Amino acid sequence: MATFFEEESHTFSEYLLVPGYSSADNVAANVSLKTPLVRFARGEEPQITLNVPMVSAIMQSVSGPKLAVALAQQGGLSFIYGSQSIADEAAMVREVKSYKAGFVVSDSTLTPEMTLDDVVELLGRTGHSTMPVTEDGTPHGRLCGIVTSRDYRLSRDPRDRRVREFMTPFDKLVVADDATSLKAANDLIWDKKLNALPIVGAGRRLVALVFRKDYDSHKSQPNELLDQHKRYLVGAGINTRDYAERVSALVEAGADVLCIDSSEGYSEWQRRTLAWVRARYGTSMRVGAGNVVDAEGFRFLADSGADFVKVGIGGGSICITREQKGIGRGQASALIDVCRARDEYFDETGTYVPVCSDGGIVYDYHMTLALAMGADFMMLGRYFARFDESPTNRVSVNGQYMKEYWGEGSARARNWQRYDLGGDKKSLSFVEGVDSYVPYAGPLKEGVEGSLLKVKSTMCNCGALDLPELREKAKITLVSSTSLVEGGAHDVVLKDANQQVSINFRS
Ligand code: RVP
Repeated sequence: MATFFEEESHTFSEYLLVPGYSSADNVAANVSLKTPLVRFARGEEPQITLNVPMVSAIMQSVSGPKLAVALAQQGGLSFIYGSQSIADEAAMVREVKSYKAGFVVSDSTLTPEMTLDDVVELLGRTGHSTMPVTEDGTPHGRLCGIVTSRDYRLSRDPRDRRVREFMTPFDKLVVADDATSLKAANDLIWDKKLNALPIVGAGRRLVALVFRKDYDSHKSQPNELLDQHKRYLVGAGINTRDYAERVSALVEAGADVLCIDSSEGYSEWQRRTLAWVRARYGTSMRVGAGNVVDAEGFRFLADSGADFVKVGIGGGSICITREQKGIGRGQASALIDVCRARDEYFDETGTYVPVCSDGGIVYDYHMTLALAMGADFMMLGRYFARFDESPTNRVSVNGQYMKEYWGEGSARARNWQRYDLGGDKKSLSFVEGVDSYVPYAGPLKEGVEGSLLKVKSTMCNCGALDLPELREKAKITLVSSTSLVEGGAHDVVLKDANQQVSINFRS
């Protein structure tokens, strides 16, 4: 006979935290959000610790190099998406590992033969008003000039005017060579009264830009997540098919940690992949696995050597797996069950295998709930897709800026490795994800700081100064559907009908 779970499965919105005693020490500034990323033995330190409990989803529309750098600067970690060629994924990892603070790789695609129309389109898409012009329109092509908003007047200039006619040409630019330090670049910016300084390599190849406006922002990043060579940490997604080639390329590119990216992790294919990585790299390369939604799945992956286990099937904002296949479980119930299994496993074996809650975080308070329920860290897709640094276009929809966000199981991503169980035959014949927009939310730094301030302040309400203390002290209650209504603004007429919407889109 089938196994029946006794209880219904619940999700985050059905729970609330009941405050505990807060002492005078319970202030946000005293709260630490440090958390282990990979397995460790009792009494030992984990090989990798996150400074904030956030990782970005292994998705085309979320985790590119720019987002990886921005998130590592805040203390979290990105997993570069694996649904691309091995060479392209390794190049993205390399880009993060070779990132130099303050040196910005442009996302301009202008050539001298393009028009003012193209400039306007690029400005709308990226929001960046300083645009380098290269011979072939690539970020590292031969530099021909720079366009800024001072070079054209939209009310006067014809839209088909060529970029070469109004850009500041190379011979009028102040540039610096690629051996220039950040300090020297900033001195030059101040001495010559520049807004941006192009850094140029051999053959006039554009390397990066240094901006005056960034001067303050790269001075202090108290939480940044660095390796021993002061480079940002970065993870990468792998699959259960081409791991022999992919893992080697990613290790060589400098990836700090890997994660098997699959919608369903309780499989022989994951065990084989984990065993291969362990046999080849020992503990010098750490690899997470998933996704699972119950204790049995957790134990299987922990026994198979996973360095962390990801929880969640069907709860992602763009995910339609539950509708298509009827598999999954309410995210909160799955998380609670798996975290209990993690603690039992630790008691029995002395090995702690961190748990990642993946998908379904909508409000900032869902983060606090996930952490209180036991998650060591969270993986977020929709949340990060909204920021400037995600690798997708910003578009205007009905007068509001949006960012594109599509699922790995959508027809657009075509990531069939994630949805097939394994083996060498492709069998995906239906989609499990959608293509969508999410409201644009500005720079990642501001968004993450705002969300984590709320998390910290709720932790203070629970009397907790770190995540283990939160887990120990949290009092969590299920709420009825009627009290859910009570939780929002109710029985009043809002002066601005958009207020509620903007609160909803905060996180
Ligand atoms: P969310 O943060 O709710 O947007 O969810 C992101 C998660 O959704 C991912 O980390 C992944 O586990 C899952 N996902 C990604 N693509 C799809 C899909 O197309 N079904 N689901």
